[in-house]
Amino acid sequence: MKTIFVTGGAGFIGSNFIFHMRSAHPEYRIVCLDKLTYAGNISTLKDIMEDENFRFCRVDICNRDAVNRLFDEERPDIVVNFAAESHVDRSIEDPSVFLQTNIMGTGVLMDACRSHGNVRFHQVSTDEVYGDLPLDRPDLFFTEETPIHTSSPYSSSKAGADLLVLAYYRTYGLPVTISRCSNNYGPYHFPEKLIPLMIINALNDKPLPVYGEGLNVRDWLYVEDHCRAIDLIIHKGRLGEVYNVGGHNEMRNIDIVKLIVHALGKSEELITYVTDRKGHDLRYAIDPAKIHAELGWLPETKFAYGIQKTIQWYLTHQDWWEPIVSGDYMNYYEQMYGDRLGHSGR
Ligand code: NAD
Ligand code: TDX
Repeated sequence: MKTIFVTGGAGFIGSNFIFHMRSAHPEYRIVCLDKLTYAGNISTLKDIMEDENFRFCRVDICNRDAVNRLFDEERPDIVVNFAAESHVDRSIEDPSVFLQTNIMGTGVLMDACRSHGNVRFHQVSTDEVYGDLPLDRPDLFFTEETPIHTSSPYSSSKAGADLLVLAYYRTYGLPVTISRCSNNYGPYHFPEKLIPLMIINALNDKPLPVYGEGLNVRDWLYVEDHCRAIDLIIHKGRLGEVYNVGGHNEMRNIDIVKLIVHALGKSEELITYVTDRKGHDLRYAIDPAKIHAELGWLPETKFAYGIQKTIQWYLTHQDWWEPIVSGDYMNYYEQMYGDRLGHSGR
């Protein structure tokens, strides 16, 4: 049996990846390392918590001693690093924790990989490291050769981590890969991000804050398609390579918000235009030709279907997001697992 470390597995994409791995590769032992910041929600993992081939450890990836202890105990074969501060707006308010977790934390994990027999390491990065594309050049896309050119403290911290990962490959021969994906959507998406925020606010008849004129374009991918891409890369990807992941599904923010409003039978009067994000990237658009040609990856979920499925998920999982909106979820870990798990896992 192989052991995979999934960092940030109590967050949006990491938890979906754990569920994906559990069903696609039941032969793996999965160890989730998560600090449980405001964005981590242990209740997301409740159905897998008692599984004997799953272990949850509340660990900060910046804590070198705790990370090394866990490597000593579990001897992982693969590490997939989702752990990050991920919200652009928060990075504009206070960049420091982004530098700490996203860059330093990645370095700590890779050092542990090196000192434990050159463990295979995959870095989950983002298309935001390429900066943005103009709105009037629909012919332009991000390829893996597009220069790094970041706009926000968040994207800069992710780019810094990417460069460190490639440096560990070249300098130390650490077996690494990097994926750079476009915007994800789907279940367990934290409600500070556009799609879940708009769904939940609309359900509660609250204003829907659209930045600027809502004309910025994002390239949306259903989260399970991203998880399948990472699964392919960690098993078949070429070491030292970057793979872009995206489904050619560009949408303007305002069109997404209107779609959600109509799907929920609400009024467009809820839409409220607010001051734009500082340094707001105009357009992201991924060229996924490399991962398609090399690994045969293609997105499976069409946006028209995926967004309805996502809206339906939020309608039927109020028990997941209501404690987040009220803040109660922050106490859930201590209530449910405090005695059983402690702070370093079971
Ligand atoms: P998220 O904010 O939902 O989850 C992040 C998780 O990391 C949380 O569970 C949090 O508790 C954990 N975490 C944060 N700091 C930690 C630390 N110091 N130690 C251990 N755990 C820590 O993020 P997400 O949207 O699931 O994104 C996951 C990864 O994918 C990130 O690296 C992000 O940059 C990348 N990414 C996200 C998107 C997207 O659309 N959401 C797109 C491309 C890439
Ligand atoms: O209230 C809002 N109103 C609004 O107009 C919010 C939260 C967002 N927006 C706009 C800003 C963006 O143009 O919607 C777009 C999407 O915003 P976010 O959901 O914050 O995502 P984005 O900034 O595009 O970044 C996301 O995709 C790339 C993830 O948060 C990153 O972690 C990932 O790397």
